[in-house]
Amino acid sequence: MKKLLKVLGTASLVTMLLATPAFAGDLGVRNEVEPNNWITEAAGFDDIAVGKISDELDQDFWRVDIHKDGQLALVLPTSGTSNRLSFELLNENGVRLKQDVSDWNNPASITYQVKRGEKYFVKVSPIQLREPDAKYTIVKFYSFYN
Ligand SMILES: [Ca+2]
Repeated sequence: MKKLLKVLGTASLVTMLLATPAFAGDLGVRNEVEPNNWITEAAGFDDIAVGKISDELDQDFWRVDIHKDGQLALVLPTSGTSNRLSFELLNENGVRLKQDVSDWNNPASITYQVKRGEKYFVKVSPIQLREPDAKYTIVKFYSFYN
């Protein structure tokens, strides 16, 4: 899994996958709809979420509903920009469970043991925003125990 995350932790691979019509057709890609600045406004997504941080006060929340026990893995690939983005996993009450940072060189990735029926939120927020409105991508994987 770690190796997979490392391989997938590149913007170029994700960009390539999204540019491949056959592959992108099989993936659930969800584009953000503002407002999404609070957990109450968070939209769910299947495999890939695409959003952008438009200014230093912008933050984006996404919802993750868990349907089976297993391990959830979330990756925010390298941005390909000089932005530094905070990537957080929150529980259903909005309490932070894990955090990582994505920038030009480093993808952010979070793994977490999850159980059926749980709900989580993913928060993306700017640490350093030099390129407002640059797109980011979140990729979601599960490995289930069954
Ligand atoms: Ca937002």
